[in-house]
This record gives sequence, C-alpha cells and structure tokens, in this order.
Amino acid sequence: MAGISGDVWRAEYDRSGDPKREPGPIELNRYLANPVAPGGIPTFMRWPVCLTPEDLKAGEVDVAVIGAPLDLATGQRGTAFGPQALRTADRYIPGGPAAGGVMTHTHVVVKPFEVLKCVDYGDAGIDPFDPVASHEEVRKRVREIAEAGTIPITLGGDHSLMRPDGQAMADVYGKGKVGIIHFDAHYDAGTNHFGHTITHGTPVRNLIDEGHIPGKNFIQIGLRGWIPFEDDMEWMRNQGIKSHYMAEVERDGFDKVMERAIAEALDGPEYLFISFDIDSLDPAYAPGTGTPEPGGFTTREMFPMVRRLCAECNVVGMELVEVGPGWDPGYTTALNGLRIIQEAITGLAMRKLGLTEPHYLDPRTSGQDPVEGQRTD
Ligand SMILES: [Mn+2]
Repeated sequence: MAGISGDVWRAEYDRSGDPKREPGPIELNRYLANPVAPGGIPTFMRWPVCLTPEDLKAGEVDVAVIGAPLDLATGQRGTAFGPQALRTADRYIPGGPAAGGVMTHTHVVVKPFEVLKCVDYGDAGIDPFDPVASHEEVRKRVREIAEAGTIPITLGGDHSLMRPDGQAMADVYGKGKVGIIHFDAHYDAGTNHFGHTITHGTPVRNLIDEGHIPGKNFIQIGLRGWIPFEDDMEWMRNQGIKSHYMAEVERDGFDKVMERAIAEALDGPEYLFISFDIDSLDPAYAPGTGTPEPGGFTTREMFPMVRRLCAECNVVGMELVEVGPGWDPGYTTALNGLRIIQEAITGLAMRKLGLTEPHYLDPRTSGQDPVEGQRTD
C-alpha cells in the first residue's frame, strides 16, 4: 500500500505565485477594537503575522510567538492543541493591540504591546509520528526568530520542546552562554521513559548531555510530588543544577526563593531562557495538563514573579508548555497560560523602559503617593 512518505510534513509552501509584497508584519484583523469579532484569523493576541525572518527584521519585531503543536513525548495526547487554545483564550481582551495599545498593565502602568512590537510567527512543522524529527523543525524556526533579533516565545506542546528551544538558544547565543529558569512541578531530568531518551521527562538531561546548557546554569523552581528518584537527584546535584523544591518555598516563602533564583540567574549566564511548565501552577489554576500535581503555585503569586524575572534579568526567550485544552473545560488553563505570557511580555517592556528595580509597582495603583512614594494615610 502506498503511503505518505519521507519529509513531506516539512515541505514548504510554494509562494512563487503569491502577490508581491514588501517584507514586514501582516495585519489580519478587519476591525480595530471589536472585542468579540476581530474579523480576522485568530492569531495569538490578535497580533499581526510574520511568515519569514525578513518580515521580522523589516518590522523590527521585539517578540514573536511560535506554536509547536507536539504531544508525542508526553505519553498522553492533548498538548498538541495547546497553541490553538492559547491563541483563542483572548476573548476578554478589550480590543487587543489592534485597538492602539489600550491594554495597560494595572500593577506597573505600562502598555506592553505599545512598548514592544509583537507578532505571531505561526507554527513550526511537526511530524505527527516522530517527536525527535519534529524537534529539528522547532529548533530551526526558533533559531530563525532569535537570529532576526526577536525574542521567541514557544507555545507548547509538551515539555520535550525544552530540548529544541534550548538548542536554538545555544545555536544563536553560544553553547554555555544561556541559562534556563525552569518552573515545573517535575524535574524533567530523567534518563528515559520506557527506554526512550527524548521525552517530556528528559529535556533537562538532554540539554546538559548534549552540551548546550551547563548544569550550573539550570535554575528549577516548584518541584514537588513523588519524584525525583534518588539517583536522578544525585545526578542533578552533581551537575550543579539549582533546584528550588516546593519544600523550600513552603519553608521560606516564594519571594525569598525567587530572590535566590534571580541572584543565581544574574550571577551566572549572560542570557536567560524561561521554561514554564503550566503544571508548576496548582491544578486549581491549571487543570488542563497531562501531569497535574497538587500543592502548586497560585496565579496571584506567580504572575508578579514572572514579570519580575523578565524585568530584572536578560531574558532572550521563553516557552509555555503542557497546556492540554482537552482537560480544560473552563478555559482556566489556557487563560492563565495566556496571562503568564502577558506578564512575561510586560516584564520585557518594563526592562526596555528601565523599570528594573526589584518589585517595581506603579505608585498610582499600589496605594502609594505618586510624588513621595509613600502611602498618604
Ligand atoms: Mn515539565
């Protein structure tokens, strides 16, 4: 029987018959501020689309999301639908960036989508039968975004994506030059799953073994539950991985742990990548994921921390992974995942504006006098 063979899944569309156009972001929305009917194709945050690195460069784009609809490496299906869920979780956005940057972040009074040019770069090609081959295509796409001078944000997809994302960061910034801040309930540094060495439980080990990211530049936050295995814990300690378990958060508080994590991040690598597994949040806030782990972070404590990281550290890329909309009946997970990315971009915008002091809040919305920086009562 004849089949569909070879690399046809990554064969690219022939654009020779397309209308000629100057490179740059392409606006798909029809209406400027209509909250429920933007009238175009549901891109992430209703952002314009870029199809090529030339589009990114011509548009001087600061941030580009790229979907990576891969779920073969979780052992459970569902996260392949994560990018699409994150792209349609914005129903409550009042007009979105097409409305002229009306979205002002309350805590810091910054308009992130006016400060930064953001686009949707579409999806990376995925071979639905081969996660490892899919990684090659994700790596290529993330690399071309970063090479264009744009910060890539990968929408997962499962956490095996940390491997091609980390590879791409090392390709652009140099092996050993990039650190990873890794929010997760799980350590993801196992040797194998059922003999497979590239899964959503192994990317930390993949990146270290392949020499892309040094162990000492891995900072993990939120680990809990029943693992790691003792031999894996020992391997992680030997690699110099800085693992901040939930036990440490419970003993010392999240704020204190994040102070340590930021100090480690600033003391180490020149460039930082944030790997955010949605299961670092408590299942109350993120039920739609394959490996939910009770006892996690609340959104109210996580949002400011992600914002801080991006404001205070040199973040050059991010991924948000493991969103599984099939188990997300209230859109809770997609909505909170979207907000995590919005907080990160707000932090990036704060950094561009020079608002990098720790715990920065705008005095007008944080109960302080706008002139004196003090409470007035
Ligand atoms: Mn993970």
